Amino acid sequence: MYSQGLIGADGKTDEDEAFLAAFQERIDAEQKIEPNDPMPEGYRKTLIRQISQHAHSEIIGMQPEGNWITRAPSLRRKAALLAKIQDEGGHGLYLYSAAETLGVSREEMTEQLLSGAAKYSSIFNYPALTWADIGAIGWLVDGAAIMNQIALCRCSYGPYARAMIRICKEESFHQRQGYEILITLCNGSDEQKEMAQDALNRFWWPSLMMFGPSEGESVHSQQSMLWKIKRFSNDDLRDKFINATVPQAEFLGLKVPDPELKWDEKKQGYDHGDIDWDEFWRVVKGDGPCNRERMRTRRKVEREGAWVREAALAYAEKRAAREAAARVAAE
Ligand code: BYC
Repeated sequence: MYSQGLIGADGKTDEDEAFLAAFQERIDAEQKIEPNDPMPEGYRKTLIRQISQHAHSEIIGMQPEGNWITRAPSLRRKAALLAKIQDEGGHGLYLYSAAETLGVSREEMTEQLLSGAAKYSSIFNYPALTWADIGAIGWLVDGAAIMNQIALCRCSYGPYARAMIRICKEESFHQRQGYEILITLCNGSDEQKEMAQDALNRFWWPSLMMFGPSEGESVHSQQSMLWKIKRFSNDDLRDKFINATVPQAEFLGLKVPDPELKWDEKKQGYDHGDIDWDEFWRVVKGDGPCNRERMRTRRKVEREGAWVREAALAYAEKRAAREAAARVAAE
């Protein structure tokens, strides 16, 4: 990507420096970067890492909810849950397509997921034990996802930003369906309300962890913010999420499981207790409650779906050959 010129102490040539400065100017002027535009290798790699991990999260994220399709309490709930999970599969596909515009293939990304080289969101390594967990996933997990993703609609890379606009619209339907499940449970019997409280107790802290490590530990944030891939720090988005979500918990009559949570009048936001970062890193590194099960299921699905991919490819090749022959015959 860089051209040759005088090499400085940092290993970059004058022309490299000029290229990086011109690229940064485009970013600062809020111009969208498109697939065929020249871009620094680090920018391309950061996007491939983030977009592919985002896609993997959507695909793995179908599993905890998928386990509840056959146990949804009514036909209406089942139809809404099915539609939500199907949307998540769709989000994974838009995101894989956005990453492919950066020169990585779908097969490579899948391989990275299956080998454990690529991450997916920590949250999906927690089990969905009760029906209230399906409500909590919609309310908290999709709520956290929206808070993070609204900012990504303004990402400097065009295909990612555009994919996020549609994804965010669908995520807000998901968040509503989750919250509505919890409204129903919280207005139901004592046992149902207890079930909702238990789901909040188990999903609150893992949802806060979704935003990623705090300032000093977030290795990519500074550069990603300079390149306007990320618009806010992990901590800022986490705070915004807490401020938006605590009143929603109060409306449900549920208690957020953080004894240190308190409103700070001066900053017009909540202070919260410490996040258990040891737990976060344990889960990210593969030792959460469901990591092994999630990967086992994903590998099985990949194996069992191989014949479908082969058949689709064979059909596409045959059709392309037939169309090419018809074009030749018509000439
Ligand atoms: N889980 O330097 P940092 C959904 C990793 S799906 C696992 O701050 P960055 C939904 C991070 O990757 C929601 N790993 O990184 C689907 C990095 O490791 P690598 C998914 C995490 O990228 C179904 C290291 O920690 N959303 O909505 O600047 C049902 C250092 O972190 C996590 C997205 O993916 C984590 N929570 O910031 C319902 C949004 N956090 O890569 C809902 C797009 C951090 O160097 N992604 N790590 O090996 C992002 O916005 C950013 O990638 C993050 C992290 C904020 C997540």
